[in-house]
Amino acid sequence: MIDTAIRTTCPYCGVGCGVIAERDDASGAWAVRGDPGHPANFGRLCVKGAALAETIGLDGRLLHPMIGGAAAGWETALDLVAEKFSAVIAEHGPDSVAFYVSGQLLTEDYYAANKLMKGFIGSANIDTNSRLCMSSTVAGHVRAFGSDTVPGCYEDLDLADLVVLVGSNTAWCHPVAFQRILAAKTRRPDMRIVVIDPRRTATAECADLHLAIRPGSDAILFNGLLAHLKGEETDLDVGVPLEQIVSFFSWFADTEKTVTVWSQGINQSSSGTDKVDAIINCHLLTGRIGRPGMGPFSLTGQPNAMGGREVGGLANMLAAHMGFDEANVERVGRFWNAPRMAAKPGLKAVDLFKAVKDGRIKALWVMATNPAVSLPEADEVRAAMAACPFVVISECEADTDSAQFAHVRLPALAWGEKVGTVTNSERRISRQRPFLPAPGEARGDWWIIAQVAGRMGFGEAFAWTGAGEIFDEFCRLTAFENDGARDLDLAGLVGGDYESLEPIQWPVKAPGQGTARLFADGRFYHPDGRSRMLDIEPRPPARLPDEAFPLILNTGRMRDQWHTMTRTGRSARLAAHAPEPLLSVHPRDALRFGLADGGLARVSGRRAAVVLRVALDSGQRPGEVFAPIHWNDRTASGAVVGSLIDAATDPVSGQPELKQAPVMVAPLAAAWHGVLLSRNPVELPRSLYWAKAAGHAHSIWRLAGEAGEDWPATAKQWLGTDGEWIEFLDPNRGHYRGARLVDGRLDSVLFVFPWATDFSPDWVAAAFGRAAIEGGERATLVAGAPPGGDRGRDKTVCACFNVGLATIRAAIRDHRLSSAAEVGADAEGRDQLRLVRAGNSGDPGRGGAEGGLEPVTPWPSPGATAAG
Ligand SMILES: Nc1nc2c(c(=O)[nH]1)N[C@H]1C(S)=C(S)[C@@H](COP(=O)(O)OP(=O)(O)OC[C@H]3O[C@@H](n4cnc5c(=O)[nH]c(N)nc54)[C@H](O)[C@@H]3O)O[C@H]1N2
Ligand SMILES: Nc1nc2c(c(=O)[nH]1)N[C@H]1C(S)=C(S)[C@@H](COP(=O)(O)OP(=O)(O)OC[C@H]3O[C@@H](n4cnc5c(=O)[nH]c(N)nc54)[C@H](O)[C@@H]3O)O[C@H]1N2
Ligand code: SF4
Ligand SMILES: [Mo]
Repeated sequence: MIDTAIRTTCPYCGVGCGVIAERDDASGAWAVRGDPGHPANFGRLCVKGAALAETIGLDGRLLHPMIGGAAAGWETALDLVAEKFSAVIAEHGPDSVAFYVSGQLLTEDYYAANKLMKGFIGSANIDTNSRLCMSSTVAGHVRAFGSDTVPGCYEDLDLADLVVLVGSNTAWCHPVAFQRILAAKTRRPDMRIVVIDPRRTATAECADLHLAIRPGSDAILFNGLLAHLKGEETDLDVGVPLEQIVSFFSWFADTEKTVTVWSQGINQSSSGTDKVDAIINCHLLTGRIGRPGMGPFSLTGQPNAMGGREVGGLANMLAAHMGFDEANVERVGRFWNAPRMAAKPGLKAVDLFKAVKDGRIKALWVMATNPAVSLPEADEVRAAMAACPFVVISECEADTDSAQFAHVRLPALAWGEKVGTVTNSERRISRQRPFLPAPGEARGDWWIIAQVAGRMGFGEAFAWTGAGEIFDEFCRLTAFENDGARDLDLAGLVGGDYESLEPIQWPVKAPGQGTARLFADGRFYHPDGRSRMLDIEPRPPARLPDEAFPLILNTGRMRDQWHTMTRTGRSARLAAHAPEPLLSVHPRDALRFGLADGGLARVSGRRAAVVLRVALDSGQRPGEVFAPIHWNDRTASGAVVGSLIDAATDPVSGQPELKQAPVMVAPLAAAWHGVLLSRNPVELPRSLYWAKAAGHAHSIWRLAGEAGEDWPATAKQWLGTDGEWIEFLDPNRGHYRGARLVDGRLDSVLFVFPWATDFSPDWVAAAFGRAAIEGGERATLVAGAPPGGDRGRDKTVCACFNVGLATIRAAIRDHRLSSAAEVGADAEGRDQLRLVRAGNSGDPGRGGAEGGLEPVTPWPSPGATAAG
C-alpha cells in the first residue's frame, strides 16, 4: 500500500523529468516512477531516473560538519568558515577569496551564494562547473541574441521535420528527449534525423544520416551550410564524403521546420562560442527561430545548469541575466541593499584554480562539484587545492577526490531531502520536494551559505527562513525595473504559492502564464532590438596530435553513470552496463599500437597517464579514441581523464577544450587478471590496476597486476586471515580461486586468471545475499562456473531488468524471434529490451525509454502542450 507520494524532479540531466517518489507502507521502502503529469517527460524515465531509489542510502554520506578529520558542531564549523573568509578579505581584499559552485545546486542555493559573493563580499570570484559545460552556449547566445535565451522548447522536437543533433549523444545523455524525437519519427517516418559526431554513437545509429566529421571541424561545416543557404561557394573539407554533406545541406535548405540541437561536442572547445554562433547563424539567416518546430536548441547538461545561469552563477554575469555595466551594478546593489558590489567580472573556473595555485586566492569554498576530477589538468587542480591555505567543501559525500583537500567539510542535504527549484533545458522551472528526513546534521546548501553570511556580518540580507523566501526574492529581482529590457522575468511568480508551484516556462510575466518560445516576433535583446549574425573564422583544436602523442582523445559520458559516480555508483544495476573505465579504440589503431580487445591500455598525455580497459569499436574514427569521464580515485586505480587534458580555453567563454586532447596509447602487459568480490572495503596496493563497481550486498573489483603473486598468501593479506577459507589453486596455469566465509556467511571471493576475461560470477554475487552458505554449496563458490550452467560469462545487456545476454540469446533461439521488439515482448511480457541501446529497438514511442514499467502518458499530440 502506498501511503505517501511526493512529486519532485530528477536530479540528473537537463531534460528535467518529473518523478513521483512513493513509499510502500508495509516495507517502508521508497520507489520512484515518472510523473505522467510533468510536461518534460509525461511519465517516462531513463534508466538513471528509474534507479533513483537505489541510490538514496546513507552509506558514505557526510553527516556531520568536519574540521580536518574530526567531527565538529555546526556552530564551531560555521564560525571557523566565517572567521577565515573575513580575515583573508580584511587582509588581502575581496578578490583573494572564491566560490566554485555547480549546476547541481538548486536555484535558491545558487542565488544565496551569488548574492553573498557579488553583493556582500564584493568580488565576482564565483564561478561554476557550468563553465565546463554550457558557457560557450551562454556566450554564443549573448552575442547573437543580446541575452542568454533558449528560444524553443521540447515540443519543437515533436513538430520538426528535420532534427540535427550536433556533438550530442542524446540517446545516452538526454534519453527522454531522445525518446521524444524517436516517437515523432515513428509517427511521421518522413521526419529526418541527422547526427554530427566523430563517433558512431547510440544516437548516430538511429540517424538517417551520420556525419562522422573530423573532431573540431563543426564551424567549417556550419559556415559551409551558411554559404550554401546564401547560394555562395564554400570550402567543404570536413573529412566526410561530399555526398553526405550535399544531403545534409539540401535537407537543411529545404526543410523549414528544422531544430538544431547541440551539446558538449560543440561547447567544450577552444572555439566553442564561435561554433555555437556558426549554428545560430544558419537559423537566423533562414528566420527559423522561435516558431513551432524550429530553432537552435542547446540541451543543458546538469539539472540546474539553467537555474545557475539565471541567478548569475557564472563569474562574468552579475545576477538575473544582468551584466556588469554600471547601471545594472547600481540596480542590483539597490535591490540587495548591498554594501559592497562587485563591479567587474571575476575569474572563470580554469583561471580561478590557477589563481588558487599561485596563491592569489587564499580561501576557496567548493559546493556540489568535484573539481579534482572534472577540471582539465586535474593534477594541477589537486596541487592548487593542496596548497590553498583554507578550503571548504559543501558535500553530500564524506569521501571524494576533492574532499580530501578540505580543511572544513560541511554536510549538505541531498536529492530527496532538499527543498528548491531547478530549470531545465526548455526554461521550465520545477520544484524539487523532499520526501526523506534530513540525515545526521546535514543542512540545505542555502542554509549553510546564509549562516556563514550572518556570521560575516550580513545577517539581515540573508535572514530567510525557507527556500520559498529566496525564490520569491529571486523572482522579484528578475522583475525589478525590467520593463521588457531583460528576457528573464518572473513577475508572475512573485508572491505565488511555492509549495504547489507547477512546472512553468519563463518568462512568466503574469501568474500562470509561461512562455513556450521567444523571438518569433523578431525582437531580440541587443539595444537595437535586433539579432546579430557573427562572422566566424573556424579554428582547429588548440592541441593537435604529433609524433609523441599521435591520437586524439575524446571524452564524455556513459549511459548509466553520472559524472564522478557519487550517486549512480551506488547502484549495482547501473554498474552492470560498464563496470570498468573503457577506452574505445578503432580496430586499426588497436593493431597499430598493439592493443587487444579486453586488454589494458596505458593512455598518456603530456602531464599524466591513466590505465583503461580496451574496447574495440569500429564506430571510432581511426586516429581517435574515446574515454568516459566517470571514474576517479575512489572507483579506479588511475582513470582520471582530466589529468591528460591541457586547460586550453575558449577566449570568449573560458570553456576548456575537453573533447580533443593528443595522447599516446600502449598495451599494459599484465601477468594476471582478477575479479574480487567483498562485503567490506578492501585496501589494494597502488601498483595494481583496479576498478570498483557496486554489487548488491558487496562491491566488485576488476584487477590486474604486472608482477606475479603468491596467491594464497596475497589473498589473505588483502582480505584477512581469519574466518574459513576455501581455495583452489592451479599454479601451472595461473588460476587461483579463494572464498572467505565469516560465521558461515560469505565475506569475500577472489578469482585470478592468467588472461584478461570479462568473467562475472553471478552465482557467487547472489551468495552474498544469503545469511549462510551450506556445506555442499561451498565448493561452488570457487568453481569456474555456476552449478549446471554457463551463466558466468553472461554479460548484462538490459540494465533495467538485469536481463543477461545468454538469457536473451536463449529466448531468440527457443522462440525464433526476429526483431528486438519481439524479443522485448517475449521477455516476461514486458518491454524489457526496448532501448537496449536507447532507441534501436522496435517501437520507441511506446513504453519507457529505459525502464518504464509503469504505463506512461503518450507524448502530447503536436500543438497540445501549453507553455504553462
Ligand atoms: N548518462 C549521463 N547523462 C548525462 C550526464 C552524465 O554524466 N551521464 N551528464 C549530463 C551533463 S552535465 C551534460 S553536460 C550532458 C552532456 O551530453 P553530451 O554532450 O551529449 O555528452 P558527451 O558524451 O559529453 O559528448 C557528446 C558527444 O560529443 C562528441 N564530440 C566530440 N568531439 C566532437 C566534435 O568535434 N564535433 C562534434 N560534432 N561532436 C563531438 C562526442 O563524440 C560525444 O558523443 O549530459 C548530461 N547527461
Ligand atoms: N574530460 C572531461 N571533463 C569534463 C567533462 C567532459 O565531457 N570531459 N564534462 C564537464 C561537465 S559538462 C560537467 S557538468 C562536469 C561535472 O563534474 P562535477 O560537477 O565535478 O561532477 P559531479 O560528480 O556531478 O560532482 C558533484 C558533486 O556534488 C555532490 N553533490 C550532489 N548533490 C549535492 C548537493 O545538493 N549539495 C552539495 N553541496 N553537494 C552535492 C556530489 O556528491 C558530487 O561530489 O564535468 C566536466 N568535466
Ligand atoms: S532523462 Fe533520465 S536523467 Fe534526464 S531528467 Fe529524465 S530521468 Fe533524469
Ligand atoms: Mo555538464
